Amino acid sequence: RAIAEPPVKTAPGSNGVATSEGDSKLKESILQNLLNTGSSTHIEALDAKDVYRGVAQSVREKLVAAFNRTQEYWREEDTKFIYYLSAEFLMGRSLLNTVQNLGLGGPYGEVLKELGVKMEALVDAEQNAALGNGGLGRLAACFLDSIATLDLPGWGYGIRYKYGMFKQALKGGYQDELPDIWLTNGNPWEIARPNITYRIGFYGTVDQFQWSPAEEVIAKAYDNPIPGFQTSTVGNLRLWEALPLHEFDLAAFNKGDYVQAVEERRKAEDISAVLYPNDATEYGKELRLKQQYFFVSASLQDVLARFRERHGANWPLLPEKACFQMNDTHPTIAVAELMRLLIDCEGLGWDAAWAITQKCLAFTNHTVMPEALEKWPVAVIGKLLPRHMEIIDKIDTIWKDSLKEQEKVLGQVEAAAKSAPPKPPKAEIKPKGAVESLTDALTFKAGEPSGGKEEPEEGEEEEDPVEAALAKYSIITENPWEKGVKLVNMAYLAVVGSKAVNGVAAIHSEIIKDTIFKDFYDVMPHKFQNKTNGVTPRRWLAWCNPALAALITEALGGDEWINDATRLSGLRKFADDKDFQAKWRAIKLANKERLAAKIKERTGVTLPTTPLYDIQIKRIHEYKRQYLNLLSVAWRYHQIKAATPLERSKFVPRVVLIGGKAASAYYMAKKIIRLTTAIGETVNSDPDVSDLLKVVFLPDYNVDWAEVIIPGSELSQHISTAGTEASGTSNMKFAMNGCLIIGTMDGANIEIAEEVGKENLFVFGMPAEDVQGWRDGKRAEWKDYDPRFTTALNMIKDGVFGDKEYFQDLADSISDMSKGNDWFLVAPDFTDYLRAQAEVDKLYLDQDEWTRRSILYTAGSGFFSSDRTIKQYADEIWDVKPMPVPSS
Ligand code: 6GP
Repeated sequence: RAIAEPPVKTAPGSNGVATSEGDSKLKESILQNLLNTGSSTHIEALDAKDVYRGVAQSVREKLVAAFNRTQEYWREEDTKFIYYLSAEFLMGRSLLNTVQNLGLGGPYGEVLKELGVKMEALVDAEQNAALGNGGLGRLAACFLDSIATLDLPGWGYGIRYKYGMFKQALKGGYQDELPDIWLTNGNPWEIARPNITYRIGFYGTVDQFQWSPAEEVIAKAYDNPIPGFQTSTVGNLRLWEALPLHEFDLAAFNKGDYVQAVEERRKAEDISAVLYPNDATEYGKELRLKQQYFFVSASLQDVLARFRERHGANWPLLPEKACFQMNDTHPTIAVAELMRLLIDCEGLGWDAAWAITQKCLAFTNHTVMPEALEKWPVAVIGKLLPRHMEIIDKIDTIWKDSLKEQEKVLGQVEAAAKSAPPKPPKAEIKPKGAVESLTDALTFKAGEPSGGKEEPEEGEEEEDPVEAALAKYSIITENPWEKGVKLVNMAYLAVVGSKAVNGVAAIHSEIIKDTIFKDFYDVMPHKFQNKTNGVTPRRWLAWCNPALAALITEALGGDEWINDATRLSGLRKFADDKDFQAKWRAIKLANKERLAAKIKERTGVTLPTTPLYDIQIKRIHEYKRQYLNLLSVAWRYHQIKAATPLERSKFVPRVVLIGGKAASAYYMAKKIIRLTTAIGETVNSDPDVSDLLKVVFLPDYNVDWAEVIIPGSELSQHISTAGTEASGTSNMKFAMNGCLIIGTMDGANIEIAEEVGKENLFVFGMPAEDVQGWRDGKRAEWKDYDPRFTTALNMIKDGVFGDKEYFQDLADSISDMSKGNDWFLVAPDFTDYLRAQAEVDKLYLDQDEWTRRSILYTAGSGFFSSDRTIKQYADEIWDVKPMPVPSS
């Protein structure tokens, strides 16, 4: 991964950040920085970590200079900003991306060569900034890259977790979770802001609308400059660290109470200590709500303070200066906090504050998994944030009152009033494994009989018919499974408090209108939008696949595609060109070799590079159906074993790679990991199989791994049950890198099929519109188990891969649909999946056609650049305009 290779504009000064200083000056700066970081200037005496620090410091100087210019300019212009509020930012490593985005790839490459240092070694010396769990967090990181690249005034706001996403190791084939200690060696990409601090309160009482918190902490800012590409714009990610109001209790210390002396510090620091190791299960933890409120309050106070400095109390102007995008439900307490700040701290009346709030906020939903739609008990919010609970209560009341005036609702209310006795609100259908509480989450077994089986008890008291008709619009709802417990539905609060609500792929945005937000869509259709996700073509093609990027640039006659990915469509005309295909294939092979080497280094497994490289990397979840993949692998193994030597010679050799983390409390997901490693142990050591099939679990899947895996893959699997994966974004990265997709018509696969040509994907499975019908009806009498499915499942049950007892309930969970198992429909989709897999094998034998399709994937991936997504957000929701810094 030599950094001189990629097709970037390397001419000094080409983007306003690249320096015009010669190599000698750059070298001097690196050496000086090595000295400043306390290392020797004798390069040969340094290890990669030292050199990394020196080089990073030298890059940082340039980055920070451009950052200051950008921020000062934006402040002077008093332009409108987008603030992206997110509990997660999965940034990955920064060195290579910063050097390349700043256009410094050439100069740094030259100097490092002269110093005899390999960029690759430096890149690997950097810690991953893993402040996110999965798709949602990585999307936020891609968005920041595009916001800066498009010169849009915008900041991300989040938490500076001391420990990010846990590190995953394998212990005897099982997931082992280790803390991610990423800040130990310092972080050269952040700027501490000791002067930017806010007080954040918790608990306490409310008297006459005045909140007196019983506990307070300090939020301290750290800025992380975000370089745009080919621009001098450098954006910002501001992260908050929690600190105590009082450092140290000297009196307690002097009395010998050493624990008490640091108690306040420890309690405060807990708030920004750990990223919740969870992506789809709700943890009913007060600390999580504390985290959410902590970063939201700090961020809003920060924006309001800057506004006040400039515009005093002219609050109606705020929506013209600031838009807050709430990334899923985690920041949605912002609705109540903005109201509180405007009313209690700035003295506005309710209506004025509400008008401003609704114009400033927007909300993105990222999942329809019910267990991830946060619902906080009223009692928990009431205790931690008593004033906010009052505000939410009032928002709910006023909102429902306003509905009574809507004609549509009026009809329902009148009808309800006539029909007595009133019916209780319809219970949600709760899928198996849905999590309702922390206790549930900690014993999360998706295969268990559903809590949803329990019907909510009929209300004994007579309900007001009007209230009953309005219940479905209620932000505060009764927990249908726990009588008397009231919950705040955070997504509903966000929908009511926002000017726009969007899903993240075309199908997903339709689904949310039909399901989770149906009633809200009915009464305010104008709020609902779609913003199909995207990924940055810088990190996910140009920088991670330099050889392919160079070939693309050569073919297209320039590198403009890096910030105008639609130009990739120009590759279509090369799809049938045999010479071009040969070059394309050679690059893929080299990338497979690079991947195989990395796998060897990280797992010790040696892999051949001629087989088809088949990859599934994502969080481990039943809805993503790694299980389906594994069952087909078991079937393949069975076939190879049963074949004669002659028949064996006809098998298309495959390397199956699966990677991803299981939420620490997710029982079934952990079993899926163990099943992968168990199959690998059996298959990889079976001499009958030799190189026909290899199965490897890739431990600790993260951003830097993905940057090597994706370029080296040929087939990628996106096989969720239709209607469950909101979008998926790795499918876009694979497509950009010319990797073919086997997938269901779910999430962004559908739009990828439109752009690339559906005939070029291996599409299979039940369509989303049939899934609910299946679950509700057909499953009860379905008996058509494919005998190949039964064979594969029995192999697991019979202990062919060992650990028989351990896999029992995993196998049971998909065993007998009529008993209500197999919520994600593995069995009914299996036959069609094998058909699609057989097509994959067949096509791989025709390398010309395979390569042709591969080129068409890259050519069709332009739409999935996050630059496109961000332009749409900026135009259709944020109303934020580009503001490039003029060259001086
Ligand atoms: C994920 C969705 O599962 C994935 O389909 C989507 O591509 C990604 O968000 C970005 O939009 N959701 C999450 O990671 C999550 O935590 C609450 O949702």
